[in-house]
Amino acid sequence: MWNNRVCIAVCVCLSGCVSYYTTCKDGWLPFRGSCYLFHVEATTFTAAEQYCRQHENSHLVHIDDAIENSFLKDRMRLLKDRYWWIGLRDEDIEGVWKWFDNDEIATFTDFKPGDGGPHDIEDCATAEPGSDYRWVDVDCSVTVDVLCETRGHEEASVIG
Ligand SMILES: [Ca+2]
Ligand SMILES: [Ca+2]
Repeated sequence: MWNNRVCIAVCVCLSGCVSYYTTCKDGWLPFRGSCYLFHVEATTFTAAEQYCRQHENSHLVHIDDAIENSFLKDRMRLLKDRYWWIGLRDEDIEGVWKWFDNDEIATFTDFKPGDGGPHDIEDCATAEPGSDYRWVDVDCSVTVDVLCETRGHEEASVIG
């Protein structure tokens, strides 16, 4: 009983007293536990995923939520007028978008209105500059720039 109480106190302190930050290799951008590489080179979806695998064993970006999406869009705006592959495909079932790295069905998406539906020759997704980087479905063999994500190195720092 006493041990349980001690554990609770320690856990509360851990979440309150320690902050975590992410470190990445040179050229990679850290954010919330991940590292991102914006690689400017006109590349097909498959070649883009291969490029990521060869660099830090990363994968095409997997965007989990609005916070990650918004962070990435800020960066895309700075890099101006480029399309970026994201690791999302609907190759198995039309209109059912799955993340390429773990085959999970996407719960958060940011498709431009009219995109992301059942278009059977457009099975890959890119962020589109003309719609402020909302997502559009395109033919996987078109060539756009590459956005890779890998797990960052987490460091803890104790506050106070
Ligand atoms: Ca992610
Ligand atoms: Ca499709």
